[in-house]
Amino acid sequence: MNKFNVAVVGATGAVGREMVKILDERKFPIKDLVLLASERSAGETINFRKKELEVQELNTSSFEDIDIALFSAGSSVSKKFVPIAVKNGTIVIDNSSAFRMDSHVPLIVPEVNLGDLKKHNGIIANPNCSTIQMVVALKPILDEVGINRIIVSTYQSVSGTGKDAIDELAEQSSQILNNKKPVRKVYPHQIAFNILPHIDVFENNGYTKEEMKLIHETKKIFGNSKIKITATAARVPVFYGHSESVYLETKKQITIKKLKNIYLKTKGIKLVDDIDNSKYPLAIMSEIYDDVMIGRLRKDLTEPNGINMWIVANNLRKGAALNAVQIAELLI
Ligand code: NAP
Ligand code: 3JM
Repeated sequence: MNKFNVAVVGATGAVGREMVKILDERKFPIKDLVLLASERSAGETINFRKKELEVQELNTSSFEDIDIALFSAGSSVSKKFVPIAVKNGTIVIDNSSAFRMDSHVPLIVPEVNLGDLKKHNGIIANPNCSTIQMVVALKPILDEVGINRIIVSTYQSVSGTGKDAIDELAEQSSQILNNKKPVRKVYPHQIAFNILPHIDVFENNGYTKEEMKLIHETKKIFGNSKIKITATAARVPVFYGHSESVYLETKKQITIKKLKNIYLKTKGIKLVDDIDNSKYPLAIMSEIYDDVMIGRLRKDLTEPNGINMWIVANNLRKGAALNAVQIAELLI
């Protein structure tokens, strides 16, 4: 089997570290793995396949021998370095929002729109974490009965913001429990014991950029600009796992029983829906399962074509690193 030179850009971050782990777990055929980050962490080491690999500072010659680069160092790093990598012949899977809405860049969730992958010109974009889990959960419904409208509210964990936010929740929780004043650095307000209805920056229409990513990316992945979507994104004091409450209106009616049967047969989805035994998807379960978990499935009480559900997934794995590695596997 061919082996590839792979680079992880942002290897020391919350997503990057998960990428390195997943490349190992899934036995990706790697010749050399190059770990790249900023000058801040150059020289640090990360364990990969029983070897300590030294992190290198990202620069314009980082991609000279690289076949595939997985980027997760933020959108400004991607805007600057992805074109350099592509010019070099490297295929890039970009986790940032920098190129997601570019019409020449496929935005891929393998379970949903694998067919778009072949249109790539060197860059493949990985969607936002909240988009990925929602489209995986809704694709079987879209295929079976069509969807007219989606109303989604997210409950997103702090790991979605990165390593500094994980530290901030831990530190603030400890400060508050020890009667100290919580120190705030990453978020505009205290996150411990709180909920912030604010993720990424506000846009002129009153929505946040995170909410608009969910709206635009879902339409692009489903190849359907007509679906009506509205979103509210909130940050909750949870370390790992994003949860979503989704209300949707289908084109044709479908029974919950039929939908459950479809979900039971769908790869990548785990149905966790046994209310008599208090079983439903929990954020902490996403630390164990890679599947997108669905529960609390019920018919809406007011709208015959309305369905409500609760969706949970690991934002660092299926929401980012795992989806990116799955794309890389399909490419090779
Ligand atoms: P993080 O924990 O803060 O890590 C950021 C990483 O980027 C670190 O490795 C950091 O290196 C590196 N970095 C920052 N500035 C850099 C620069 N100028 N040059 C080279 N490397 C630089 O953040 P994260 O949660 O891993 O997220 C990273 C990015 O991935 C996000 O900004 C976002 O664009 C993307 N993301 C995507 C998804 C998704 O696809 N669904 C989900 C979450 C995040 P140092 O250690 O040197 O600082
Ligand atoms: C998730 O400006 C930035 O670099 C924001 C970074 C970021 C993004 C993004 O926009 O790329 C942090 C967390 C995302 C994302 O997945 O959209």
